[in-house]
Amino acid sequence: MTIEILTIFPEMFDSVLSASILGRAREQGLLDVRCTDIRPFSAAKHKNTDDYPFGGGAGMVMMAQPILDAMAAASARLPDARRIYLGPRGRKLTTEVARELSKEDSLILLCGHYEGVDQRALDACIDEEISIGDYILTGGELAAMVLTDCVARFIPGVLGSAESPEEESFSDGLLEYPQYTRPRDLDGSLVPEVLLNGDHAKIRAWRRRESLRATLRFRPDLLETAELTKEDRKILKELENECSSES
Ligand code: 4FL
Repeated sequence: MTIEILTIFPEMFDSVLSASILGRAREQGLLDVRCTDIRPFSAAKHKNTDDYPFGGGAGMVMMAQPILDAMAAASARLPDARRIYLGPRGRKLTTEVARELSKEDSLILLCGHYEGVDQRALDACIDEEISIGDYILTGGELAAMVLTDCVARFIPGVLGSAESPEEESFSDGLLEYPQYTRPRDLDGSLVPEVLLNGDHAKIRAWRRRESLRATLRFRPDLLETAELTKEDRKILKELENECSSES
Protein backbone atom coordinates (compact mmCIF):
# COMPACT_ATOMS: atom_id res chain seq x y z
CA MET A 1 0.00 0.00 0.00
CA THR A 2 1.15 3.52 -0.75
CA ILE A 3 0.23 6.49 1.45
CA GLU A 4 1.20 10.00 0.41
CA ILE A 5 0.82 12.65 3.12
CA LEU A 6 0.44 16.32 2.20
CA THR A 7 1.61 18.51 5.08
CA ILE A 8 3.38 21.76 5.90
CA PHE A 9 5.39 19.88 8.59
CA PRO A 10 6.86 16.78 6.88
CA GLU A 11 9.59 16.50 9.53
CA MET A 12 6.96 15.62 12.15
CA PHE A 13 6.57 12.19 10.55
CA ASP A 14 10.21 11.02 10.51
CA SER A 15 10.49 9.18 13.82
CA VAL A 16 6.94 7.80 13.86
CA LEU A 17 7.28 6.26 10.41
CA SER A 18 10.78 4.89 11.01
CA ALA A 19 10.32 3.21 14.38
CA SER A 20 8.86 -0.12 15.36
CA ILE A 21 6.29 -1.92 13.23
CA LEU A 22 5.77 0.90 10.72
CA GLY A 23 9.53 1.14 10.15
CA ARG A 24 9.77 -2.62 9.59
CA ALA A 25 6.75 -2.62 7.25
CA ARG A 26 8.37 0.08 5.14
CA GLU A 27 11.72 -1.76 5.06
CA GLN A 28 9.90 -4.90 3.95
CA GLY A 29 8.17 -2.98 1.17
CA LEU A 30 4.70 -3.68 2.55
CA LEU A 31 4.01 -0.02 3.13
CA ASP A 32 5.30 2.95 1.16
CA VAL A 33 4.71 6.24 3.00
CA ARG A 34 5.87 9.52 1.50
CA CYS A 35 5.47 12.99 2.92
CA THR A 36 5.08 15.86 0.52
CA ASP A 37 5.69 19.39 1.75
CA ILE A 38 2.87 21.66 0.61
CA ARG A 39 4.91 24.87 1.01
CA PRO A 40 7.04 24.61 -2.17
CA PHE A 41 3.79 24.49 -4.17
CA SER A 42 2.82 27.96 -2.98
CA ALA A 43 2.79 30.56 -5.74
CA ALA A 44 2.96 33.34 -3.13
CA LYS A 45 6.05 35.52 -2.85
CA HIS A 46 7.26 34.09 0.45
CA LYS A 47 5.78 30.65 -0.15
CA ASN A 48 3.13 31.23 2.49
CA THR A 49 0.37 28.69 2.67
CA ASP A 50 -2.14 30.62 4.79
CA ASP A 51 -4.03 33.91 4.64
CA TYR A 52 -6.60 35.93 6.62
CA PRO A 53 -10.18 34.63 6.65
CA PHE A 54 -12.75 36.45 4.54
CA GLY A 55 -15.42 37.80 6.88
CA GLY A 56 -12.87 38.36 9.61
CA GLY A 57 -12.24 36.42 12.78
CA ALA A 58 -9.25 35.05 14.59
CA GLY A 59 -6.61 32.86 13.04
CA MET A 60 -5.52 32.04 9.53
CA VAL A 61 -6.90 29.80 6.80
CA MET A 62 -4.88 27.50 4.56
CA MET A 63 -5.06 28.78 0.99
CA ALA A 64 -6.58 26.63 -1.72
CA GLN A 65 -3.87 27.11 -4.35
CA PRO A 66 -0.90 25.33 -2.69
CA ILE A 67 -3.16 22.48 -1.59
CA LEU A 68 -4.74 22.04 -5.02
CA ASP A 69 -1.33 22.04 -6.71
CA ALA A 70 0.19 19.64 -4.16
CA MET A 71 -2.84 17.39 -4.53
CA ALA A 72 -2.59 17.51 -8.35
CA ALA A 73 1.07 16.40 -8.13
CA ALA A 74 0.20 13.59 -5.70
CA SER A 75 -2.81 12.49 -7.77
CA ALA A 76 -0.62 12.33 -10.89
CA ARG A 77 1.62 9.87 -9.02
CA LEU A 78 -1.29 7.95 -7.50
CA PRO A 79 -4.23 8.43 -9.88
CA ASP A 80 -6.49 5.89 -8.13
CA ALA A 81 -5.79 7.01 -4.55
CA ARG A 82 -8.61 7.75 -2.14
CA ARG A 83 -8.09 11.36 -1.06
CA ILE A 84 -8.74 11.88 2.65
CA TYR A 85 -8.77 15.06 4.69
CA LEU A 86 -8.16 14.60 8.43
CA GLY A 87 -10.64 16.84 10.18
CA PRO A 88 -13.07 16.93 13.09
CA ARG A 89 -16.17 16.95 10.86
CA GLY A 90 -15.36 13.59 9.33
CA ARG A 91 -16.51 10.02 9.76
CA LYS A 92 -15.00 8.68 12.99
CA LEU A 93 -11.98 6.39 12.58
CA THR A 94 -12.85 2.91 13.88
CA THR A 95 -11.50 -0.61 13.38
CA GLU A 96 -14.02 -1.10 10.55
CA VAL A 97 -12.94 2.11 8.79
CA ALA A 98 -9.26 1.12 9.13
CA ARG A 99 -9.95 -2.37 7.77
CA GLU A 100 -11.84 -0.87 4.84
CA LEU A 101 -9.07 1.64 4.03
CA SER A 102 -6.40 -1.08 4.23
CA LYS A 103 -7.95 -2.67 1.13
CA GLU A 104 -7.16 0.42 -0.96
CA ASP A 105 -4.05 0.35 -3.10
CA SER A 106 -3.20 3.96 -2.26
CA LEU A 107 -4.28 6.86 -0.05
CA ILE A 108 -3.50 10.57 -0.13
CA LEU A 109 -3.86 12.23 3.29
CA LEU A 110 -4.22 15.99 3.61
CA CYS A 111 -3.27 17.57 6.96
CA GLY A 112 -4.97 20.85 7.80
CA HIS A 113 -3.66 23.69 9.96
CA TYR A 114 -4.53 27.05 11.45
CA GLU A 115 -8.28 27.65 11.70
CA GLY A 116 -8.97 25.40 8.74
CA VAL A 117 -8.66 25.01 5.00
CA ASP A 118 -10.36 27.06 2.27
CA GLN A 119 -13.55 25.07 1.72
CA ARG A 120 -13.14 25.23 -2.05
CA ALA A 121 -9.95 23.17 -1.88
CA LEU A 122 -11.74 20.48 0.12
CA ASP A 123 -14.74 20.51 -2.23
CA ALA A 124 -12.51 20.19 -5.28
CA CYS A 125 -10.04 17.51 -4.24
CA ILE A 126 -11.18 15.48 -1.22
CA ASP A 127 -13.16 12.22 -1.38
CA GLU A 128 -13.75 11.90 2.34
CA GLU A 129 -13.09 13.61 5.68
CA ILE A 130 -12.05 11.39 8.59
CA SER A 131 -11.88 12.37 12.27
CA ILE A 132 -9.87 10.53 14.92
CA GLY A 133 -12.03 11.88 17.75
CA ASP A 134 -14.01 14.77 19.12
CA TYR A 135 -11.17 17.12 19.97
CA ILE A 136 -9.10 19.71 18.17
CA LEU A 137 -5.40 19.20 17.52
CA THR A 138 -2.83 21.82 16.59
CA GLY A 139 -2.86 20.28 13.13
CA GLY A 140 -3.91 17.23 11.17
CA GLU A 141 -0.46 15.61 11.25
CA LEU A 142 -0.99 13.54 14.40
CA ALA A 143 -4.35 12.40 13.03
CA ALA A 144 -2.66 11.31 9.78
CA MET A 145 -0.12 9.33 11.81
CA VAL A 146 -2.87 7.66 13.84
CA LEU A 147 -4.74 6.72 10.67
CA THR A 148 -1.57 5.43 8.98
CA ASP A 149 -0.66 3.31 12.02
CA CYS A 150 -4.16 1.94 12.45
CA VAL A 151 -4.57 1.08 8.73
CA ALA A 152 -1.07 -0.45 8.45
CA ARG A 153 -1.93 -3.15 11.01
CA PHE A 154 -4.46 -4.59 8.57
CA ILE A 155 -2.02 -4.89 5.67
CA PRO A 156 -1.13 -8.57 5.32
CA GLY A 157 2.36 -9.26 6.70
CA VAL A 158 2.71 -6.04 8.70
CA LEU A 159 2.07 -7.76 12.02
CA GLY A 160 4.18 -10.85 12.69
CA SER A 161 2.58 -14.09 11.55
CA ALA A 162 1.77 -14.98 15.17
CA GLU A 163 -0.17 -11.75 15.70
CA SER A 164 -3.49 -11.03 14.09
CA PRO A 165 -5.11 -7.63 13.73
CA GLU A 166 -8.38 -9.41 14.52
CA GLU A 167 -7.30 -10.80 17.89
CA GLU A 168 -7.21 -7.49 19.69
CA SER A 169 -9.65 -5.29 21.50
CA PHE A 170 -12.59 -4.19 19.36
CA SER A 171 -12.16 -6.69 16.54
CA ASP A 172 -15.11 -8.73 17.78
CA GLY A 173 -16.53 -5.64 19.45
CA LEU A 174 -15.23 -6.52 22.93
CA LEU A 175 -12.34 -5.28 25.04
CA GLU A 176 -9.35 -7.55 25.47
CA TYR A 177 -8.86 -9.95 28.35
CA PRO A 178 -6.01 -9.19 30.79
CA GLN A 179 -2.52 -10.43 29.90
CA TYR A 180 0.29 -11.65 32.16
CA THR A 181 3.94 -12.57 31.75
CA ARG A 182 6.73 -13.67 34.08
CA PRO A 183 7.17 -13.70 36.99
CA ARG A 184 4.27 -15.84 38.20
CA ASP A 185 4.53 -14.23 41.61
CA LEU A 186 5.05 -10.45 41.65
CA ASP A 187 5.56 -9.72 45.35
CA GLY A 188 2.56 -11.83 46.21
CA SER A 189 0.40 -10.78 43.26
CA LEU A 190 -0.21 -14.02 41.33
CA VAL A 191 -0.97 -14.87 37.72
CA PRO A 192 -4.40 -16.56 37.45
CA GLU A 193 -3.89 -20.32 37.91
CA VAL A 194 -5.86 -21.30 34.79
CA LEU A 195 -3.22 -19.71 32.53
CA LEU A 196 -0.46 -21.93 33.92
CA ASN A 197 -1.96 -25.36 33.32
CA GLY A 198 -1.85 -25.60 29.53
CA ASP A 199 -5.55 -26.52 29.20
CA HIS A 200 -6.26 -24.51 26.08
CA ALA A 201 -10.02 -24.95 26.07
CA LYS A 202 -10.17 -23.74 29.66
CA ILE A 203 -7.86 -20.82 28.87
CA ARG A 204 -10.02 -19.81 25.89
CA ALA A 205 -13.17 -19.91 28.05
CA TRP A 206 -11.49 -17.92 30.84
CA ARG A 207 -10.30 -15.27 28.37
CA ARG A 208 -13.73 -14.91 26.79
CA ARG A 209 -15.26 -14.46 30.22
CA GLU A 210 -12.65 -11.83 31.15
CA SER A 211 -13.25 -9.99 27.84
CA LEU A 212 -16.93 -9.90 28.65
CA ARG A 213 -16.20 -8.79 32.23
CA ALA A 214 -13.89 -5.95 31.09
CA THR A 215 -16.40 -4.79 28.48
CA LEU A 216 -19.30 -4.89 30.93
CA ARG A 217 -17.27 -2.91 33.44
CA PHE A 218 -15.50 -0.32 31.27
CA ARG A 219 -17.43 -0.07 27.99
CA PRO A 220 -20.95 -1.51 28.45
CA ASP A 221 -22.01 0.49 25.35
CA LEU A 222 -19.98 -1.94 23.21
CA LEU A 223 -22.16 -4.87 24.26
CA GLU A 224 -25.02 -3.49 22.19
CA THR A 225 -23.15 -4.09 18.92
CA ALA A 226 -20.71 -6.90 19.87
CA GLU A 227 -21.03 -10.34 18.29
CA LEU A 228 -22.33 -12.41 21.21
CA THR A 229 -23.15 -16.11 21.40
CA LYS A 230 -25.83 -17.61 23.61
CA GLU A 231 -23.07 -18.73 25.98
CA ASP A 232 -21.70 -15.14 26.07
CA ARG A 233 -25.13 -13.84 27.08
CA LYS A 234 -25.37 -16.44 29.82
CA ILE A 235 -21.95 -15.41 31.16
CA LEU A 236 -22.94 -11.75 31.04
CA LYS A 237 -25.99 -12.51 33.19
CA GLU A 238 -23.73 -14.23 35.74
CA LEU A 239 -21.29 -11.32 35.71
CA GLU A 240 -24.12 -8.83 36.19
CA ASN A 241 -25.32 -10.84 39.20
CA GLU A 242 -21.78 -10.99 40.62
CA CYS A 243 -21.59 -7.20 40.35
CA SER A 244 -24.92 -6.55 42.01
CA SER A 245 -24.19 -9.00 44.87
CA GLU A 246 -20.81 -7.31 45.48
CA SER A 247 -22.34 -3.90 46.09
C1 4FL B 1 -8.22 15.95 12.70
C2 4FL B 1 -9.04 16.52 14.87
C3 4FL B 1 -8.82 14.70 12.84
C4 4FL B 1 -9.61 15.25 14.95
C5 4FL B 1 -7.02 20.21 14.02
C6 4FL B 1 -6.70 19.89 12.72
C7 4FL B 1 -8.34 16.87 13.73
C8 4FL B 1 -7.72 18.20 13.58
N1 4FL B 1 -9.49 14.39 13.95
N2 4FL B 1 -7.65 19.13 14.54
N3 4FL B 1 -7.13 18.65 12.47
